[in-house]
Amino acid sequence: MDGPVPGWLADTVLYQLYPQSFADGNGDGIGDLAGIVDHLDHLAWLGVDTVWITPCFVSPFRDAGYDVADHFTIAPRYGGNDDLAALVDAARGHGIRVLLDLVVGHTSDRHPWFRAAIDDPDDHRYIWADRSEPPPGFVASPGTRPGGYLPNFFDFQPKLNFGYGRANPAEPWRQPVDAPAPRANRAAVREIMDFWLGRGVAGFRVDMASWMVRDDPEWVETARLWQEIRGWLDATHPDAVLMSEWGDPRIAVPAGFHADFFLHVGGDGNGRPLRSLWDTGDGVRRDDWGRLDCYFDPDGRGSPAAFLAAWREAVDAIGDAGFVALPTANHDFDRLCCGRRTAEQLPAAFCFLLTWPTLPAIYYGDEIGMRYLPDLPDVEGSVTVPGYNRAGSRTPMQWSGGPGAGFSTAPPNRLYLPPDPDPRRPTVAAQRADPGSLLHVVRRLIELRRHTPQLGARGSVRVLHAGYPLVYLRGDRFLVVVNPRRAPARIGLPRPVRGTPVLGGGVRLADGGTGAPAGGRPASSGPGGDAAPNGGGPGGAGGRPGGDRVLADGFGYAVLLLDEPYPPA
Ligand code: TEU
Ligand code: CA
Repeated sequence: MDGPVPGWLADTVLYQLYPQSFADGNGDGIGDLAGIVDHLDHLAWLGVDTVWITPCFVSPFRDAGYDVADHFTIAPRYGGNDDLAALVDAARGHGIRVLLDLVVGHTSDRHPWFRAAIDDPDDHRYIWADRSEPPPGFVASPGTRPGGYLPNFFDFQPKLNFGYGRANPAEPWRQPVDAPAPRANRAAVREIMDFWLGRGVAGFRVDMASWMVRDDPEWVETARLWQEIRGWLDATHPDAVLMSEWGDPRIAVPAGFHADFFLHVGGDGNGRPLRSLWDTGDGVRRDDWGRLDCYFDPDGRGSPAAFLAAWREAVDAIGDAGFVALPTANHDFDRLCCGRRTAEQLPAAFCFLLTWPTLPAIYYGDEIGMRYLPDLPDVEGSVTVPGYNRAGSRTPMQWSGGPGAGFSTAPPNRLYLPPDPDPRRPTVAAQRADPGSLLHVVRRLIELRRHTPQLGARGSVRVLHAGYPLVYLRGDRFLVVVNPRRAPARIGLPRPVRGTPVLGGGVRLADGGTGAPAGGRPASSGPGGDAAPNGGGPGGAGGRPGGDRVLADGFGYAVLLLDEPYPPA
């Protein structure tokens, strides 16, 4: 049904950037496209090769640009359409593809379509209840038209009409998906995509992709919609990709996407697969989340089991049709460095991210361990409900020291959001100069992944221990060990193995018989240091380090290349 997945996608390392906060080229305090161009060398040096830019189109910015008022024009604060073309070109020169954000479930209430619809009862681009009292969930009409419209997210984001999965005579606004207005909106989606693909972008991250058709049990009609668009895409732009904000890859990929993100929300568990890895509970909170101990928790109270089960279920449903994308964070959720999870834990987290068979997506700044900043003001709709402030993950990229953090030359009070005030905040400049920094660890991991197909999204994986530490085999020769807790951890293997660390710190193979200590001391060489080449036990005497025990210091992580293929299960 759907065409083949473009070959480049399997090997890619994604980087999400929030254009407001990445780099300010003209000194007005807000990031822009020219600023991104200026920093492509950083991205190329890091090794990422696909950049997703959150919406950069004309907008009143009441939801940070997710309220689009003109899908065909770059917002003046970011530059013009020519600047986007220049960015795409310059990025290509650095071996980097650019994905834009496709926000077509709704528009801004300032969009000309909506301005027309509020006075025209025959206009069905949006979903209107044309009755004096708008029904629950609808927003009162701001125009001469009676009744009200259905919002998609905030009230100022009227939902575009893609029809309903089920009719109901009492609710005449439930049009079938193939009524003229829903069909016109589908055509508009293709037109927007075609416009930007024609300007060289490599595809789209699709906002609220599961919310297109309303009252759509099992997403049957929503899937038909995306499959239709995917069919068109495959025929016209076979090298382009569609990645969904759905949060349930097991449904989203069969529905027509090349990849879907595990998110903090979505799916049966309401974001549980991702939150069971990362959610410390110290950043944004939602009432419907409940309590959860995440695996990447310094006190080691979590388990990777929920993630592993959901990932397995997703890849079984997807097969070769696409991928699960695994983000470090995003503009809606906490950064990796948040609350109790501190910088020393991040190398282990990145080791997992970059050696697990998913598409890794690095949220800008996470590569240096920028932290989620609590208690910021509500900027451009960053607060969705009280207690849920996304601004903490949207602060300026910390390029260097100084009041503007190298992000902008504007006076501090003109910056989009304040940079982290901590004098010890991480910066790109400082970490580039320090080969032991997180930034260098991330770079080495990306490089290793790039040169090692066994570690990529398509390679096989076999989990040998799903706890502390997490131990898994990629291909039959790469043993990955991740211990995200502060306390050391050890496991026994069914038989001794020998191997050489290719990357990491604080992990050893040792012989069980000697009872070589598991640790109790900090990771031997700190984040970014090399794994101890030898467990110190007799397993290494006279030959390669080895043994039937895996010993991991607190926060230890390593990728080991085994001398011999690991025996099949
Ligand atoms: O997000 C939709 C969404 O459901 C969430 O990620 C939401 O922001 C979070 O749960 C807070 O309650 C997408 C965009 O990623 C987000 O930034 C936009 O605000 C939203 O759509 C509307 O376009
Ligand atoms: Ca600017």
